[in-house]
Amino acid sequence: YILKENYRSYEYAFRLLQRLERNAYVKILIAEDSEATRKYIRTILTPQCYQIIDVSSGNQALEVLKSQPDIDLIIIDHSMPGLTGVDLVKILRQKMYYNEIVIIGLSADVRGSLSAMFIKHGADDFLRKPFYPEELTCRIMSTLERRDLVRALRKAAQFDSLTGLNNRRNFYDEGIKLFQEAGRNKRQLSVAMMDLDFFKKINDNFGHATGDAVLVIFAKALIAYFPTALIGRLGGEEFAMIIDEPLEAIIHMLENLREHCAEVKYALEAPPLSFSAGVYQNHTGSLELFLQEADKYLYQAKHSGRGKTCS
Ligand code: GH3
Ligand code: MG
Ligand code: MG
Ligand code: MG
Ligand code: MG
Repeated sequence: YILKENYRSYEYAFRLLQRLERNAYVKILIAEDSEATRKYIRTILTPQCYQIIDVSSGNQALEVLKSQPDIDLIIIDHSMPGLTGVDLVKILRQKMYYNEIVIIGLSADVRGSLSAMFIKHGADDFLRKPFYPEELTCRIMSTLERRDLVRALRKAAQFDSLTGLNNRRNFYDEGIKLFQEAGRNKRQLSVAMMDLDFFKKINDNFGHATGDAVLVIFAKALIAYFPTALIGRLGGEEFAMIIDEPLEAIIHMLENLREHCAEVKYALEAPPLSFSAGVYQNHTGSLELFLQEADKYLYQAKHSGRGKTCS
């Protein structure tokens, strides 16, 4: 294939190989009732190394998506027996879990309104039949690139880049949902806030990089000890979690975590890593209130000797 492309340089060939390697992980579903068109698309995409599945109706497409939710992109013809292409787009975009699938509409219809319908209901792009092979591959590449960019931006906006924990914003967004759900189901939640003790000294004595490493170690330990909690880094060396467990169990696990932290060797001749925590549990109240109350207990822990939990 590369030879056929008449490559201009090794660099070009190398980039092409890289692209083909990436493509090999991309799953494309074709929903198109015309066998000739399905074959035509396969002929274009197979040398590009994409994984291809094709079906001849919208309902079959939905079946395939149910069993293979990791499909990246779907090419949808409009006129098909049963569901039309636009119907299928509507169904896909109504279901949250298909939000990230890339959709390219397809039709031989000469009315411009059809491409508008596709896009209005959530397709990412549209192609009118007949099309040149390059038109298809360019649109596939550009829509996938856009999806990857949106994914990366979303991740950067939601998660703390150092620890991978929810950042403050996402912790609040997800936390509010947990509180609403708990209110409906009459479940009693707890909020715990943890702050590392004398963390500034770790930075001062062992360097900022060691401080960073300690934050990562602590975040990982939190996840390991509280696998069911929503955990966030609120800022600096301050962490919070929302958890649906009995208060005694939470306090007990925080003690286990404390023992674990004390054993962590993060630097030569480093003092034991310690943290203070405040926990608040109640059957009513907003996330905001829970955080305020947990913070009061944290303050109490700090000012009564550190290395302890108040609740
Ligand atoms: P206390 O026991 O009262 O909590 O004392 P502390 O030293 O832990 O608290 P303080 O608020 O005085 O200092 C927190 C320090 O955390 C100051 C800041 O430079 C450092 N810090 C905040 N974010 C980061 C980070 O991402 N990486 C590193 N290495 N340090 C950070
Ligand atoms: Mg058709
Ligand atoms: Mg601190
Ligand atoms: Mg502070
Ligand atoms: Mg602090």
